[in-house]
Amino acid sequence: MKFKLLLIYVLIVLLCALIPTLAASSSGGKTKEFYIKARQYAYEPAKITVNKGDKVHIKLASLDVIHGFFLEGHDIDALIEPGVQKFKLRHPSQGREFTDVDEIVFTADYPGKFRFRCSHTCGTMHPFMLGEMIVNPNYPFLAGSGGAVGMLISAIIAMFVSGREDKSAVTAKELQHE
Ligand SMILES: [Cu+2]
Repeated sequence: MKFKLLLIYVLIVLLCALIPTLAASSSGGKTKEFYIKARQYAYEPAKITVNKGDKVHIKLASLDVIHGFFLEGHDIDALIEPGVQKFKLRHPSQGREFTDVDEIVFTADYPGKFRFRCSHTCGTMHPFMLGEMIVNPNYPFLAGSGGAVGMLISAIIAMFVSGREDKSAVTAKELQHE
């Protein structure tokens, strides 16, 4: 009986850990939009956070002089002019030419921390104009919470089953006495 209980327990925990994984792979991430303003010598916001698989949209604007926006590990380099709604974008691996765009769009494929920095000399503190994008691996968290839910459900079932066993044991004893 104890082995059977353990088996049920393990099965439920596994099942609950599996459900979010399947859900995450089928949903394919969310759309995350950011509007980053550049000025001497910072980005606002300086930190953006997304989950792996999210589709990231970034709009850029400059509040003073011409700034750049180079995003590490994503082949993205932009040139942001003040007073203009569009900005210029290039993919360094594909050439030096810039194209006018309204936004940068890409999918966050790799979890990790990616820095972005100004790639156009904008003044004395230019080298310190930095920011970062955090890409969280969404799977371990969901699997963890799924497993926790599974453990809770199993614990409740185990309590319920053992409670019944106790009662039947008592009844058997009582019957022996009679
Ligand atoms: Cu700058």
